[in-house]
Amino acid sequence: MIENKDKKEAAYDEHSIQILKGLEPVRKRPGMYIGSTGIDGLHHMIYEIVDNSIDEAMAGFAKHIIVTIHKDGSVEVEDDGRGIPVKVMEENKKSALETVFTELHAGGKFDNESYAMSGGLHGVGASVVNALSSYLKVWVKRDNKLHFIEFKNGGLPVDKIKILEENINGTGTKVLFYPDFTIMENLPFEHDQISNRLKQLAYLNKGLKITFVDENINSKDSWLFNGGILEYIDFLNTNREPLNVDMIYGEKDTEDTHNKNNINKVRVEFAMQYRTDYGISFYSFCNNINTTEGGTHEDGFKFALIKTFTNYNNQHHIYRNEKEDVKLTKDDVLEGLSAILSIKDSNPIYEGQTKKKLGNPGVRPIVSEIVCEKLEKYLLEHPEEARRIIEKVFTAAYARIKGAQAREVAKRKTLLGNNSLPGKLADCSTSDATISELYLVEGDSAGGSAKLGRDREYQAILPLRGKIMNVEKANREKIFDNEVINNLIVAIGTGVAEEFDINKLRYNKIIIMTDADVDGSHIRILLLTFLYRFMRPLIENGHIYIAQPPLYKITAGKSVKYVYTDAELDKVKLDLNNSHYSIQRYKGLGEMNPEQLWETTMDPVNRVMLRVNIEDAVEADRVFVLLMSDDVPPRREFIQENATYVKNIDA
Ligand code: 0RA
Repeated sequence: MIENKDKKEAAYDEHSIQILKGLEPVRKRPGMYIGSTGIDGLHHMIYEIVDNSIDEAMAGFAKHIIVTIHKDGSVEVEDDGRGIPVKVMEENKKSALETVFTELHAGGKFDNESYAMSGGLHGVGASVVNALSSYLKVWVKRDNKLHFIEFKNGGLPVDKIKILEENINGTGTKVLFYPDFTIMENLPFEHDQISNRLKQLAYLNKGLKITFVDENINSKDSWLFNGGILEYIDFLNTNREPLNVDMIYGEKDTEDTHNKNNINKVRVEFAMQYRTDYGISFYSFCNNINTTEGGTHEDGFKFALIKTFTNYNNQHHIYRNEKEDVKLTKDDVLEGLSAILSIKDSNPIYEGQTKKKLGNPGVRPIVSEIVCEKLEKYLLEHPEEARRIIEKVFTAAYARIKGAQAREVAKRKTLLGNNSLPGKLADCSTSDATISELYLVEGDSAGGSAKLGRDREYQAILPLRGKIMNVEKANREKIFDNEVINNLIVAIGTGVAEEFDINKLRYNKIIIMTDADVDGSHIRILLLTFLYRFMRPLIENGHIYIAQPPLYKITAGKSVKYVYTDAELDKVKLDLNNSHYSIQRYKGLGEMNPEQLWETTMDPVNRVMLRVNIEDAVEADRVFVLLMSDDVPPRREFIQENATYVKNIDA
């Protein structure tokens, strides 16, 4: 491979070959370094470079980061930090700049004073991105000079570091790269995903300005949040009613001395606000990465809430219950809470399947101490808010106890019948949960057609009648007293919340089938909200689908065609041009007979389904809140926004 290259383009001396060898593992196994070669991997390349600039911001130097997607598909990341060091280093006789971009595990470790601990690969990202780029250029402003270096074909230096200009002002670093599409899939960057992440980084790093320019759509957005995570909570709580207007907030810089040989710097920051509704919006981060599986920082936080509220109530006797011994659990103190817990750690240990769980044991007491201290102080200084919050969390505990009792009763009631499954469920004959499907069907009449039209071997039908509860606006006692919800829980089989067990799932696909009108979409959203709050792994593991019934039936002579979108209708009309045809618009599932319903919506050979897929829990959460909100304008927006979380697979 090396022999075939043009020698004028790059000097293939021993030095270059060394670099190629050094970066070879990245090009051989890109997935190991950036997760995937698909769209997520491409985005990851941007984030790796951005992370280095974020480190420079966290160290207190960079104030502004500008990310630009150019029309030609290259990406530029510029910061106004100190500039990557350019001096030649003793160890390898190379400039520090070249070393950062050509040696694995070499990034960010020049400066022991800084945290150097932004997410991803602990600063090794620069060389990884270089290895996966067909070209990468770096400009560094330092010591009143503009320095430049350029790499090609996966990390090969085109030349030594050069000085382009002298007597210049300012400092900073600019990286421009073009992904190598012989390794990466050639896909367009997804504007919204990048934009959401950059905005999130701005929330998590108060005072840092981030600008995102996307030349493809001529857009330029800037975010700067001097309030940081306090403003993040305001954003999460748009259209929600706070229970305590003043937020609870704390921050602390300290050291984790759990491991005597390796003392870590730790910075803790948290903000929280309770709301009058019941949804949970609690997100934890370590080094700007959303730790979706929790870990020691989350444990410390939840423990602090339970302990502080319990102590406060013991002293102030706000909630009393003579009949039950009501003890708070983690679920109780999270109900109706919006909170951000963001820690920065110079040596994080990640655990779990997806490495999204923080393992450092020393972090637990550090977080719980600062949260206990600030929360206790807040309660003492805000007695009215304290009373409302204490009542809220203990009422949640009581409702949880009552809800569990209601579920027990519902279970036993159905067990008394000859079949432990709900009477409305038309189950399938197979007990093989890897092939079975459960259709949740709006209304009894469509339910009837679905029962007649289905393949009863593997398709089960559960007609949904009556109003489905809005679980954002009800406590657990009410939720689990609801018949529709109980039928759903029993049919699916996994149980809910703390009791959820994916091994008990009775169907591989759970398919929501509602009319394509406003009522239908409302029912769909209510169902999705319930599944999201109480059976989230079903969504995360891709078990939830939305059926797409056709909008039109077009008959031309003897041929019949079903059409699923208005755009498709226009196309079919064009195709049929002069021939004679008739169009029937389906107003609801009920208008189709069993055969039509099978053919158009349930037969795996023809059907179109959307798989519900949550890419970013924080954003999904916000979408659900918008959907459920009583305000009409945000509700309109959601239909478009929600589509981001739904991907067409069976088309
Ligand atoms: C270590 C030391 C110094 C700067 C940086 C890292 C640095 C790295 C990156 C990566 C992107 N932007 C960056 N900006 C700065 C400088 C130490 C000094 O000047 O004393």
